[in-house]
Amino acid sequence: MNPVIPYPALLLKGADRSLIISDLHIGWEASLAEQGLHIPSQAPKYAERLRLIIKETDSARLIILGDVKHEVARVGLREWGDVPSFFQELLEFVEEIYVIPGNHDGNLEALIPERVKMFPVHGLTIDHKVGLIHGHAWPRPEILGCDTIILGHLHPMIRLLDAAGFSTTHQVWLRASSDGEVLARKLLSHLGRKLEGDAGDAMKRYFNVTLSNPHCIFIPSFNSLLSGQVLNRFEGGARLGKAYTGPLLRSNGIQLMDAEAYLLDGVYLGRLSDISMTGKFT
Ligand SMILES: [Mn+2]
Repeated sequence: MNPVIPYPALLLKGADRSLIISDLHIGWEASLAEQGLHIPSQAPKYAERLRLIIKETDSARLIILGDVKHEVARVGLREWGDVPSFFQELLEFVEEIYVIPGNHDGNLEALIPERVKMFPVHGLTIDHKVGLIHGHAWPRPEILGCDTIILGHLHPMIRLLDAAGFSTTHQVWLRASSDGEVLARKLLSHLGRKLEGDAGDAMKRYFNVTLSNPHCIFIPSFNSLLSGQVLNRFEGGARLGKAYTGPLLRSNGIQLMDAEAYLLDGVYLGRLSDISMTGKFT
């Protein structure tokens, strides 16, 4: 499993080479019109970028980890046209497309061609090793038995500020460790399962899942114009917008502040908790 530098895309090697991306937010540009910004849809540009990446990585499958479109519950006027033509274009150069819906994907079924496979919001696992989920909903229990969980939803960014007050904001990859026991406890209680003894035994008994302490990888959004969450907003630690975290992060079972942050070009920045806006990057 490797990030495809310098793109916000991950290549999952194996029998079927899958390219994983997240958070396209098709329709975002249209929503900016209210602020006086009139930008044409960037969807054709993203399709072209994906064509190049898929060719370069020889991927047989594209997996989109949610937030294909931008309007949360309804389908925006431009989305009716932009989303179907985006998928039609992709299907010309990739054999299979999987979509795991995000919180912005209300009514997405109406817009995607039949050949695109939609999965439940609870995500899916590949070879029992990699769990895939957008991040706004609880995962299916099997995901807690994986070595790695790949998530979107956060749109992670860091902001660097220099002594003159100039700043830059960069999209980042995050790699965090987790405590499977904590995650499983919260999941079991969410599912209304009685917990006697440790959560690992209960996961085995109820779901035949061998609990793991998965590494969690948060993918930067594929839409490069999109806004994101600056995770080093305050010195000494970040503060997440509550609505934009999801149950896994809210369970406190993922050590997000200790996550390793990488720029899209692969440069390692350090751990999130060590990157302050006015710290070592000034
Ligand atoms: Mn999103």
